[in-house]
Amino acid sequence: MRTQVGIIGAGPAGLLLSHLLHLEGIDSIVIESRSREYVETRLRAGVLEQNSVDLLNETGLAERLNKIALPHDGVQFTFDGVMHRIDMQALTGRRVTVYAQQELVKDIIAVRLRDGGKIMFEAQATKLANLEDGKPVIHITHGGEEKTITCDYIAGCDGFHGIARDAMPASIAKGFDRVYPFGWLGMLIAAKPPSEELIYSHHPDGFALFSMRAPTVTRAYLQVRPDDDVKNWSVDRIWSEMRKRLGAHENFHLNEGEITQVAITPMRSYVSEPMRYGNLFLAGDAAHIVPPTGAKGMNLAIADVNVLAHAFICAFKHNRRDLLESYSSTCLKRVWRAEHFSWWMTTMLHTFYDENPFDHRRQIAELHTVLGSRAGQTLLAENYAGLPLGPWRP
Ligand code: FAS
Ligand code: PHB
Repeated sequence: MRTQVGIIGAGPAGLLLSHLLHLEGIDSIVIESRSREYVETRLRAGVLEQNSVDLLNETGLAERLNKIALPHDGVQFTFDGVMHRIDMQALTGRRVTVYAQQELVKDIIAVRLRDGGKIMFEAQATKLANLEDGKPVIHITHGGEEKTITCDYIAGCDGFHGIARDAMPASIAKGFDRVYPFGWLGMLIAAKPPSEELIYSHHPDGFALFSMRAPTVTRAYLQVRPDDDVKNWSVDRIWSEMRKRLGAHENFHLNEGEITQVAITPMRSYVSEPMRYGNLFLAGDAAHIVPPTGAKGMNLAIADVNVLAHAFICAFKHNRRDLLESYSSTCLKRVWRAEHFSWWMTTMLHTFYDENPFDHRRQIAELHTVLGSRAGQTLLAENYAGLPLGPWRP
């Protein structure tokens, strides 16, 4: 097979890139090892930055989003039994939107297939070749057969556990890593969330997050020890911990309902530099991981392909190579800002099991500093709502 851009991975990064290239008449093939049904039902992120929604609207991908997504002007924080609201809209003129990642994936797949896009599901990329010069080749296993895709460029959008990052020579790729001493016990609850906006809770017994997927569906997370097991969490224990960590508030109540999809996610920060090697370009989780506290994962993937699409379009249509050359450094500026914000939110809001009492008091003081001042709230709001994106095409 032959195409202009071979894209590995049908997550938000790979699918959006394929769509943006299509809008400018550039051909691509998306290779995805899982089934369509799997990627369209996999529970992941849920918060879109303003700029992500703007890009989806600008490129014709927001029809269903505009009907069912939940825009939020504000976000809530509670610590020491007091609720604090940050009005992002008032402070920055920007907001966030709650829309499940799998719904976005479903939307982009539908539009790609409507437009004749090529997505090969249950096709595993096994090896990459010719990355330095000439036409790079993706070796895949599909339908029990070995096949190859020759292209001009490869976009490695295959997530943290994909093959693309490992195709970079060890002498070139450098990893920056931090693993956090806790994880998140995530779950879906068939009940109205305690607030119409997200609630981030700092509590001595551990962090909690009350998010949602619909006005009647809560998406909640509890901080747990990194080696904990779902089996240790009975329904009663989950309810008592959530009630305790939310605290008693006049306007916010925990509504009970059936709990489903309980899973523990480890927490880490990771960046691989550079994000390009020859004709291989990494985007999204293939190049960087953030702890979900800052809700940046999916948005960084979207921001990367916004830059990558611009670079490919200028290369194919205007024979410009400058944006290909600067792709990695351009993305890494935003990636490290998001890494810092996600680390900051994580260290400010979680309880470190080995902390000494000084750290606890300092955390409370930091929460007062940030949430108690307009400057602090604005800094958090600007980063949470997301920094503006550049153009995705010339
Ligand atoms: P993705 O991982 O979404 O997509 C990569 C795709 O490549 C996958 O479909 C995979 O099957 C495919 N692939 C891998 N290897 C392949 C191969 N060799 N051949 C072919 N295909 C291959 N972010 C938040 O903000 N909030 C959250 O609550 C949150 N929860 C998360 C929970 C989990 C378990 C994980 C892993 C991530 C979570 N994230 C969350 C972060 C998440 O949203 C990611 O940032 C986002 O999925 C990144 O998108 P992509 O880079 O497109 O990678
Ligand atoms: C979610 O809704 O899944 C979500 C929201 C905010 C986060 C992380 C996850 O910081």
